Amino acid sequence: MSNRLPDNFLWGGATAANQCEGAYLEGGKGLSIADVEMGSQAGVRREIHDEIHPDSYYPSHEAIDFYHHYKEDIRLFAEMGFKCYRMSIAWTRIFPNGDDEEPNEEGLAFYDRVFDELHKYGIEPVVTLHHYEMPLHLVKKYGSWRSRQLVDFAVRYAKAVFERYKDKVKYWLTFNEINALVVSPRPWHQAGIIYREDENEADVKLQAAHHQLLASALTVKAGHEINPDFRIGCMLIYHVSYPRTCRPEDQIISREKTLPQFYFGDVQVRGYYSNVCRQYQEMCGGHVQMEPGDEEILRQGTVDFIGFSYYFSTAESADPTAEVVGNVAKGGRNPYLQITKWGWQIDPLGLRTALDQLYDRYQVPLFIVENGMGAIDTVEEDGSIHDSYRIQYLREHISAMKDAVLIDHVDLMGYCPWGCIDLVSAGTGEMRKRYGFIYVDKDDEGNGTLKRSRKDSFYWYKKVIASGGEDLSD
Ligand code: BGP
Repeated sequence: MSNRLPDNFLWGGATAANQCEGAYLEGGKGLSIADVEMGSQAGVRREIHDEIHPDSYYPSHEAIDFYHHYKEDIRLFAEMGFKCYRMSIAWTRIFPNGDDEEPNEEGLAFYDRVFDELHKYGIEPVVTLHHYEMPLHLVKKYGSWRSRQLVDFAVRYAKAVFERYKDKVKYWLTFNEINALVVSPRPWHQAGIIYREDENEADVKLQAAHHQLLASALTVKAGHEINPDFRIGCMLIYHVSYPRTCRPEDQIISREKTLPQFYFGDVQVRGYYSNVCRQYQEMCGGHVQMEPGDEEILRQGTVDFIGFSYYFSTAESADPTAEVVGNVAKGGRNPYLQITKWGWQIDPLGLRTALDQLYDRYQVPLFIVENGMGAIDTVEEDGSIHDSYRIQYLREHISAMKDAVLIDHVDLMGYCPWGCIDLVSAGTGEMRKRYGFIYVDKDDEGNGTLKRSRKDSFYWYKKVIASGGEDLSD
């Protein structure tokens, strides 16, 4: 049996605009929800402001300044042999307020330059439309995704970029980690929502989710009309949840933990609210207000593939147990697994299980668009960075991924480890929580030269890609 993944497998890496671009007010860009979020220490909630406080530090404002370094960064991706690069478009570069009538030409032109640069090296862009970024104006004026008007604004944005880039981008993702909206107690990143005391949280989250699901379906439909060759996917946080023991109650609990992800997967892939969705709505105690025609919209806008992030698994028990907490999801501690410095459980085989579960259930192609481990890197005196822990993490996950493809026959389009170049952490706003193959000289207070350098993992991943995943050795 071949130990190599197919030649058309999309090896690459992933980033998001608000975590890497910087230039937060350049080129006509409007303020986004990420631009009013401060940095913080691990485990502490990031403070969110209504507007910019001049004396506070906001990590997104400069981030790693990809806006001005994109040529250099893409050259490094090409050197590693990337076949694709997952990035996001900042909605606020295209429609600075979100409800503008016409798109901002300077913003559109910026992404033209980025896509042209990628194509120069034969790198396929994989573009997320909504990655933890939206116009702050839409939050202030309309209450964010609570309002159905957001659907129209989001579809206008999608159509503008689809028309503009129809010959430059083939692979699209609608909402990053759409299920974060219902899992997170404060879905600011995902949806610009902080629950108010006077509202029923469950109603708000399910209605906001319905609006995003409608926007996603209308986006998929519009995309296919603009270019039938587009491949448009959803994007879920996929979190594997094991029963902690063979006690039957643990199985029931562990299934319940999976409902939020299938809530979205079922609508976006199958095109309707399934039994799982009804069960989840009842568990939350919330209600979805549907309008005539909504069911038809959902049916017509099913996705071509499932993109997902995989970081960790949890072990669920009917008895109270110790918890592990990620940036969005949390769950029970598994005694068989190690955790990262940020407390995320490391489970390579869980990635194989995630692939199996998703493919067995949906039978559509899958795309791993995020995976990785945040770690602190040390720069040696000679400038080298020996990140053997990152190599080990990725080696084990790639090996599990290969087993899912080569043994379990999962249809997998590609693999994009998260933060292929160091960037700002979504959860904490830190820089020291690094994922990259490429080091960026910048610290948590915003100091540093922004100089890029290659870590050991850079050379390792280059070899992995060149061998089609066959050579995972040091
Ligand atoms: C996912 C997000 C990413 C990314 C990643 C790592 O949930 O889609 O934007 O940041 O997690 O998380 P963190 O940055 O909190 O370490």
